[in-house]
Parts: sequence; structure tokens; C-alpha cells
Amino acid sequence: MSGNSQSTPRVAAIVGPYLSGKTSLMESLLFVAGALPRKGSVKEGNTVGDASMEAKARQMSVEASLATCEYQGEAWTLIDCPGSVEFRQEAVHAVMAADIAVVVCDPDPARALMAAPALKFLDDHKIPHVLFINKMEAPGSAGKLKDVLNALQVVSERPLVLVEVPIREGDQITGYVDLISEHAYKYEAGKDADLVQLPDSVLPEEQEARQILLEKLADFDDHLMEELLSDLVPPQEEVSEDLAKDVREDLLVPVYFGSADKDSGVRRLFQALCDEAPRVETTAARLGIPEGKDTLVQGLQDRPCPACRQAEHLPRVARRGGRWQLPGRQPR
Ligand SMILES: Nc1nc2c(ncn2[C@@H]2O[C@H](COP(=O)(O)OP(=O)(O)OP(=O)(O)O)[C@@H](O)[C@H]2O)c(=O)[nH]1
Ligand SMILES: [Mg+2]
Repeated sequence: MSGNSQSTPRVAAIVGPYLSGKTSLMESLLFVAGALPRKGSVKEGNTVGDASMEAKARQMSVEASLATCEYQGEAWTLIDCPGSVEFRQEAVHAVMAADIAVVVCDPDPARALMAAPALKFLDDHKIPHVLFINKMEAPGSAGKLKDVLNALQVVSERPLVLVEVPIREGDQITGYVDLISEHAYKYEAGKDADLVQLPDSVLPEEQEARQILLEKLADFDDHLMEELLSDLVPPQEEVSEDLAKDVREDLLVPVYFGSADKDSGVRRLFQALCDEAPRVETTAARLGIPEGKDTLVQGLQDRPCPACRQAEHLPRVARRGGRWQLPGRQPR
């Protein structure tokens, strides 16, 4: 590994409440990235995460699981963290080393609130994060989206902001409108979502949610604020760059949704990670690692990857500092 930002994988830690679907989401992310020939399921006990005998026996994650893949030409290390409070320390170590955290929540507002400790930890440590509301294929979930956001906003210091709105047929979600591009997409099983015409029925919700997104972004960008006050439509590039900058600086938290079971919304989430996650230099600065020429290796685990059955996978090698340092532990 050369240790520069181009060849150093970025690291996303998948965290959140017990049973919200983190292991299933990592499986889906690996699957849409083409890293798995066949997608496993938690029910069948054949996922990349939860590969240990103990995890299978207890039917829950008991330790952090690492996997690597590439998406859109970008290298990634994903860390599936256990949600149970018994194993909280595993998630703490993972998010401290990660460039970004994905907080996975349930679409039920009461259950989603169990994400409060994770959100507080990420806020307190200024760790960039995005929210993924999972299990949205369940009938009626789209109607609860605003309630989930309102409930979580109470426990999140950072503003939570929807970056997409659902397209519904009856009580099912069939696609989404991207609030940055204002393009509408229909979910397609096993492939990229199809670009479709934005349905008239979604337009009022789309315009309201986009206005909220733009106003939240303008809170951190005077130029965008001036455009909004002058009733100018900001260019798409400006909006997406503003969003990425605000996520990297942990000023706000974008909210995505979908279903790990059905792989819906998962490609959009992965694209967002590619667009918005900081690179290793930014994370090194966040961790207070001094700039230098020597090599610093951050390692979480070093063991065969269950996905590809090959040798060890370190999250990254960065050119900083000059000595081994594990986040949360003493340098040695
Ligand atoms: N309906 C539905 N069920 C899901 C989805 N994702 C996960 N599940 C189910 O939720 C349960 C928990 O899934 P996991 O992926 O193990 O959840 P987890 O967050 O990794 O659990 P812990 O690591 O033990 O906290 C399983 O029964 C999954 O089948 C989804 O998108 N839709
Ligand atoms: Mg799990």
C-alpha cells in the first residue's frame, strides 16, 4: 500500500441500535458493490458479518466485522458493528477510526430513538455521520418518515436533513426523488434504480423538502443564502458540494432510507458515502495526528476476510505521525 489518499480505502463504520439491520446493510452494500457473488441473509446465517460461531449461535452481532470492496472506483473498508450494549466498545473503537459512520435506524419512531446514544457519541466526538432509515419496504413506513426524523432531531445536536423523498404506490415505497438533482428513480430489483418522470403527486412534498434542505445548507454558506434570498435556483454542483463539505465538517447529518433486505436505496447510500465521506487526511486531523512524513498504521482487526477468504485486511495505512497508534488507546 502506498499510503496516499488515492490508494487508502476510506472506512465506514455501520452502527446503530440492536437489530436495526446493520449486518444486513453491510451485506447489501457488499452485494451492490459486486464484492459478493451471492447475497447472504441474517436468517440463513450466511452473511459476511456475524460469521463467528458465537454470532451465529446468538443470532446477533457480537464483534465488529470488517470487509473491503470497491464502489464506483473508490476503495472502501466497511465495519459492521454490534448494536447490543454489551458490545458497545466494539462500535466505539470502530467509529473512532472511521472516516464516516452510517447510523442505521428502524422506521418506527419509538425504536429509532434507540439510536440516541450512538448519535450523542458521534456528535460529542465530531465524527461525520449519515443516517440510513432501514426496513422501509414494510407497508406504511413512508408515512412514518417525518415522525422518525422529528423524534431523532430531539436527540441529535446536528440538524438532520432529508436528501431524498419517497415515491409511493399505496402504502409501499417504489422509488425516490433525489433532492439535489431533483431526479426521480424507481427501485429495480437487482440493479440500479430506473430514472423516471417525477410524479405530480410527489411534487409538493419534494419542493417542501428541497426548500428545507437548501435552507439548512444555507445556514453554513453565505453565498447559497444570498441566492435563496434573491430567489435564484442554485446550481446542482453547488448544492452537492455544500452538502459534502457540511458532512465532512460534521455540521449536519443527511438522511437516506431504503431496505437492506431488498437492496433498495443502498446504491444511493453508497454513492453518498463516496461523495460525502472525508478522506484519510481529514480524519487524521480530526484524531489530532500530527502531520509528518513517516507512516502511521491504524488497525482494528487483522484476520481473514469472510467475504473473499483472503489474507488480512487493515482499514488503512496513512502517512502521518510515525508510530503505531490505535484510536482510543495509548500509542506504542
Ligand atoms: N423487513 C426488513 N427486515 C430487515 C431488514 N434488514 C434487516 N432486517 C431484519 O432485522 C433483523 C436484524 O437484522 P441484522 O442485520 O442482524 O441487524 P443488526 O443491526 O446487525 O443486529 P445486531 O448487530 O445484533 O444489533 C433480521 O431479522 C433481519 O432479517 C430490512 O431491510 N427489512
Ligand atoms: Mg449485526
